[in-house]
Amino acid sequence: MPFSKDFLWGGAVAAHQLEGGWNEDGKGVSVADVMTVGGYGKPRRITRGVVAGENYPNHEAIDFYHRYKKDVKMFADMGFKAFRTSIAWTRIFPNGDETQPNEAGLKFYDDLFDEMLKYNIEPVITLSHFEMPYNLVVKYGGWKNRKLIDFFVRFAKVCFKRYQHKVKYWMTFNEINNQANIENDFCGFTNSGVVLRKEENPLQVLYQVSHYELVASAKAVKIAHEISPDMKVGCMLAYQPVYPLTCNPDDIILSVQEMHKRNFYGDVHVRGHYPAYALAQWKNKNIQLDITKEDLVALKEGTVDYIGFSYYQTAVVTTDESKIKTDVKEADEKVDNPYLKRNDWGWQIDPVGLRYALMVLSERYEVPLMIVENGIGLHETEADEQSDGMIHDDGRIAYFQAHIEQMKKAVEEDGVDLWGYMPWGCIDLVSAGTGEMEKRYGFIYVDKDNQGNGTLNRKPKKSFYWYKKVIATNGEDL
Ligand code: P53
Repeated sequence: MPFSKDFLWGGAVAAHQLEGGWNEDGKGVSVADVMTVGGYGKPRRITRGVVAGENYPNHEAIDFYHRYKKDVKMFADMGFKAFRTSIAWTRIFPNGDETQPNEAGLKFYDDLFDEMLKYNIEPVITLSHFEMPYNLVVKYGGWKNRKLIDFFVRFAKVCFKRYQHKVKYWMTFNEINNQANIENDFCGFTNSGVVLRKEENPLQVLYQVSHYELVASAKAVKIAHEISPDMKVGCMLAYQPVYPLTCNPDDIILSVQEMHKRNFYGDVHVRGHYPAYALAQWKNKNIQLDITKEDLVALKEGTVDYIGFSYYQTAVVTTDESKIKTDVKEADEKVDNPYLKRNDWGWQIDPVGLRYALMVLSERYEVPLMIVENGIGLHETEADEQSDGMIHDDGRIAYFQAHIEQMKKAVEEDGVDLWGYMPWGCIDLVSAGTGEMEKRYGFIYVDKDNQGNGTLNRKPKKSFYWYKKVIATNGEDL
């Protein structure tokens, strides 16, 4: 049996993608609240504040804020041992720069965690998952401003203190490395509230905001350990391995350089100092950063306890220009892997890549790992229901079977220390990238479409019963 009896089988979501209640009980406006609905190839727009008449899918999302008790019960029915969600920063500090937290917001998460613990579901909590207070963007320029470190640390400290007896597993910033994709405005905005001015150098801004976040994260880790040594604090990386298309040595070097962009964050979070390739790049590109001696000490003192990561797909790079698609915007869609297929949103499906990710992360860092997102977005409607009243999402089941198979190999044959597996969007929710409801990941169907119509009723899909069996047999029966 590859998995220990306390392996954390569960599911994952993020506050802004399912809660709704965007302006209830004192909640402030977050960056997610000013993003419109988009679609595949149609970016979400970022508006100046909340504008009347726009469709903001996160405002209501799937109304988890009012329905969480029934939803948590369904997770318990599936046998979840863990549930990953995030705390909306704006429920606790509506504007981000207050000195006192909002009690109504704190109370909501107390109730939610109690509900989970009632069923022995372990909360796995991200502090900032694409949802910083919009006020911090308008007033301070987001993470371009050093003041954000103190605002975040205050928020983190309040959460650690308040929930120390309920939450053992924490992560600081969701997919902190997503913003390395500087070609896409969405990434800088959702990660760090960055709106680039024309005269700004995108790389300079990227590394400055990343530095402030890495320092803030390290300070939070240290504080958590002081409050309670039982709390484990991890980082959270979007881990998308980049393969060389061929064994041409130039392709190999290019793939390693591409991986630097992704590894940069984990390297600092885990090792507590900047890697040599980053220092060289800053020097060569004349990037000057505000980094103090105290910051460097903080980075050293606040290394993470584990790595949480998302895994969806792999990408390919090559120096052979004839193989690079020029009409495609997304970097990870420019070169096709001839061995793999893509889903309707162009995401390349690669189960073996999950084993590869586990091997590489485990060898590079030698810390425990937790898969806190994995899954496939599919188009499904109630019209797909079979006579048994269920959507037969066989494509999703096949995706998970193949991925869990590889995860087993990584644990059994490669000796990877893996704490848990939490598939993304265990209940249908709003897509982060496109804002669609119809990019569905769930074991549970939610009746709502991209325009916001629907009853919001919940219904198990076929995969619900399949995953329940997987958990009940601790991954033996796939
Ligand atoms: P969606 C890519 C693009 C945007 C967000 O994504 C992403 C990724 C994957 O690396 O991040 C995570 O909803 C994220 C979740 C998100 C999930 O992937 O665009 O942590 O918030 O929903 C899936 O299909």
